[in-house]
Amino acid sequence: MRVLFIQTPSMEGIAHERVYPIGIVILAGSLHRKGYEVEILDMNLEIDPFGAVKKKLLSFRPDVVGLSFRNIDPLANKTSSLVPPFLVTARLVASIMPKSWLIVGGAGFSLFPERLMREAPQIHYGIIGEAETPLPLLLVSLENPPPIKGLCMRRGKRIKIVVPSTRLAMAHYGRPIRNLLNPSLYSGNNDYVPSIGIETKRGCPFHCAYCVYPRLQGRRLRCRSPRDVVNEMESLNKEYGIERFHFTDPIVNFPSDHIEAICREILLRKLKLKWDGFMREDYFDEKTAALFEKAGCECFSFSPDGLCQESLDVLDKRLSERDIMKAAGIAAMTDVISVYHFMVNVPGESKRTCDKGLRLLERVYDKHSRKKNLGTVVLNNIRILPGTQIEAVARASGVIGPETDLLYPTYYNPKPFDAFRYRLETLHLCRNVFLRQEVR
Ligand code: B12
Repeated sequence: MRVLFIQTPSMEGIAHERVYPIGIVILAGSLHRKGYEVEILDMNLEIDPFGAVKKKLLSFRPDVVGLSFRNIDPLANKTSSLVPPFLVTARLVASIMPKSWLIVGGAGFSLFPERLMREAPQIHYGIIGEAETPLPLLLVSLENPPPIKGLCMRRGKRIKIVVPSTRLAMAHYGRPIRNLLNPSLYSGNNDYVPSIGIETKRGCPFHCAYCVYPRLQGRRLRCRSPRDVVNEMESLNKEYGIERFHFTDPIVNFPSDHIEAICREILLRKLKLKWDGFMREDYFDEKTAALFEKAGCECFSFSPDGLCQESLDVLDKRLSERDIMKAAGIAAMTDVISVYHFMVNVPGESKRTCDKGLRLLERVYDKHSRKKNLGTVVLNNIRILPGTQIEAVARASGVIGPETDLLYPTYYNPKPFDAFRYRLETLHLCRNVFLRQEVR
């Protein structure tokens, strides 16, 4: 059986930062090991993405097409949507290969499964969440599948959904077979983020009010063996010359002993690799920061999100302003770049919280001013996603109503602080410019 995986457009254009589509490479690898004939097309690499789909369909003539829909929209306060190119891809596949089965998955699909199945009647099946176990089960039962974990199927006009799996044991993690999609195609393009992702674990036990990670991967932490993680990095380095990696975990420095073991393994093998990932401030201390730096960490990505204690509490971050400043102080003493992500105009924003937020941002800049090691500060409004605490707050307070279509970009940004972001951005840009130009 021939299976073609297609990564549908994840960003607005070819020039954007590229992300190697690790999800479909893992799935293609597991099917390849079972004897399926598999190919992969990433539309994000193509100047003419729809033309490339047509060409690949006609040359490979797949029995099954698996569409991976990763990003619903580009976030970052943008109002453009990636739903239209996804829907058009589904239509194109169905019209060129009307006899092929069309199956959909990916993070974007998993957030709006029923809605997307209705928008695209061409889709035969969807799989919510991780698909290593469900997909092979579906492929051997396409005519009449049993209730496979995460399966979305049509029953007349209804869409039937089976509860997804968040249980894949990492001892059975099927490493992506990278030669199914050459990682070198992703080299030399990105300025900010390493294009090659490595999973060290799945799952997130935290409760951040806006976040869908626990829904996508479950709350239970499932860690890969540190040796297996480093084996993967080492072989990518040897085979493809890859030197920079992004750890895709929701939080890379929790549990601490796991990432520490990975670092020690990197050091033991004397690998000269660079990596980054998202870190929580309350698990970040002098000792781990020094170990991370020694083991090749090139960027501490922090996402404290709240700019003051009230905001941290409303976002259910379970962090304090003190945690943020302490971590900033430690990070600022290293030679590693730090990046901070904050959310602006969160529920409960007031003149007082805005002032506190401006002051906190100043203090973060102050910490980094000596070594000039602050990469950037990212300031966003919250994208309201279904099933989150923020959705409930937004509904209860009338920020969104029954008619609001969350499938398309919807941000939590009510008046009167809807322009607060620009004040913060002015401060951020000003401090950045003055820091780099060495003007006081
Ligand atoms: C790591 C990560 C990043 C890293 C990627 C670095 C790298 N080199 O890989 C960085 C920080 C760069 C990043 C950037 C962005 N990201 Co991001 N990212 C993630 C994160 C945390 C993990 C993704 C991952 O690799 N998972 C591991 C792989 C193995 O899982 P997977 O791809 O989901 O695949 C599994 C299943 O989905 C399924 N599956 C996948 N495809 C298919 C296809 C079929 C047919 C089937 C059956 C199943 C299936 O099976 C796979 C194996 O189990 C997710 C959140 C999450 N926990 O999922 C957000 C997430 C995917 N990102 C998201 C977004 C929006 C973005 C950005 C647009 C944000 C921005 N403005 O910068 C950019 C887009 C970048 C791009 N070019 O695509 C959103 C997408 C949903 C949404 N809200 O639209 C998520 C869910 C986070 C969120 N905020 O909600 N991201």
